[in-house]
Amino acid sequence: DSKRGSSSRGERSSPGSPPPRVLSVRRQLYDRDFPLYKQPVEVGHFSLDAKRRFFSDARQLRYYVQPERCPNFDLRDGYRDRYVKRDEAVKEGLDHLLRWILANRSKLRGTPDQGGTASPAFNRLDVDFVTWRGHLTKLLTTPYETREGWLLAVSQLGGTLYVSEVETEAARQSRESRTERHEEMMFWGYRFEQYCCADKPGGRPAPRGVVNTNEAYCTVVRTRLAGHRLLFSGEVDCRDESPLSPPAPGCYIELKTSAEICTPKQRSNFHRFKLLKWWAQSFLPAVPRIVAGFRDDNGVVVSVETFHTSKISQLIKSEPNCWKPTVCMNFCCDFLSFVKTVVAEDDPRVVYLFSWEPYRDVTYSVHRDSEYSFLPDWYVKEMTN
Ligand code: 0WD
Ligand code: CA
Repeated sequence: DSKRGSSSRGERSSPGSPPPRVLSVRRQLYDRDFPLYKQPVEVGHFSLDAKRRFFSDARQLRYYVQPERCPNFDLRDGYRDRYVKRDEAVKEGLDHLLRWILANRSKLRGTPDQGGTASPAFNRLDVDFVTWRGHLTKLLTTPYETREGWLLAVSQLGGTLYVSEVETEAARQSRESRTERHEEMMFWGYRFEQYCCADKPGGRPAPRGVVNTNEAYCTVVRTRLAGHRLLFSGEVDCRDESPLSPPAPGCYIELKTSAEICTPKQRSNFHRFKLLKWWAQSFLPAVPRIVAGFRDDNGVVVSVETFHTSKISQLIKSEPNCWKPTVCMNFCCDFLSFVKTVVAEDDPRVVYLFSWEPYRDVTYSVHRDSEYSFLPDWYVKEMTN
């Protein structure tokens, strides 16, 4: 039954029984024991330079320089004259990650304890899913999301399921109608990074430099969520350079900005909504620390606080009706099982488009040779010869 992928996929429905058509997002269904989530291991990294060119190395990795507790950083500085913004209309799909996979295929062959099949062909990856970390973050937060839906395209190639986001119509409209204020506030996060990072170990930040959002350093990690072997990549802001810091991903630091908290209502919203997103994003690749710059309405950082990813779920427990990590992880796990039961064809020209809107079930549709196909010919060719 090789066409249907490896037999280790217990979730696969037999040809006789039709797969379920929808997946519920109701929180109660996912409030059970925390699923197995293996310690994520960094298997590689890559960089995108100022022109968005791919390099299979760490040239864009930056080094954390701890700011003062009340640094008074001006995040507005440089928005007009020292900002090069990535073209968001260019949809890159999984391309950079696929490039990394081709350059590092030898690292992705099966070992027995990773649940690899007995004798994988050379060009089969011993993972079930390949995706961006950001797509998994969206899945983790789905049971609590009330505003934005998502579209995830899935294609199967050589037994591996590739998951790539498709911009929703609503997301495209809000992207194209952002206010000038919103555009500027998007810059603030990158400007904060510039105040806290040096390009070289032992270096100093260059707050007079240019912010270029084409530049990125991404880690590639592998892990397992219950029966799902995952390979994903996520952008990493910087690392702790001290010799005492653990190896990657334990040395990585996520940088964030957020509005300063002045009222109990603001604190509650921060716990219920923002910390959920921050936790989900950093928990997935096991990034242990999040350094937050709290800024006022004029974009001045008035305080800096470190959050330990592993302590966030404790921090929010006093909040009534708050989110639960176990609901997030179990939903993600069940969604991946759902994908495995739905995806039947091993053909990069076939896309299973999973769709979700707040207060609805997850549904899907199937598209052959459509605008949704996303695995590039150069990748398919290399993986199938
Ligand atoms: O084209 C697309 N639809 C996407 C491309 C969607 C999501 C990601 N990407 C690519 C980009 O190449 C980017 O370099 O993935 C990379 C980042 O992937 P990720 O780590 O999986 O994404 P996520 O966790 O959502 O975001 C991490 C950081 C963000 O930092 P904050 O602190 O704001 O969460 O990556 C940046 C952003 O700085 N980022 C992006 N950079 C370029 N293009 C994008 C994007 N679309 N989304 C987030
Ligand atoms: Ca960040």
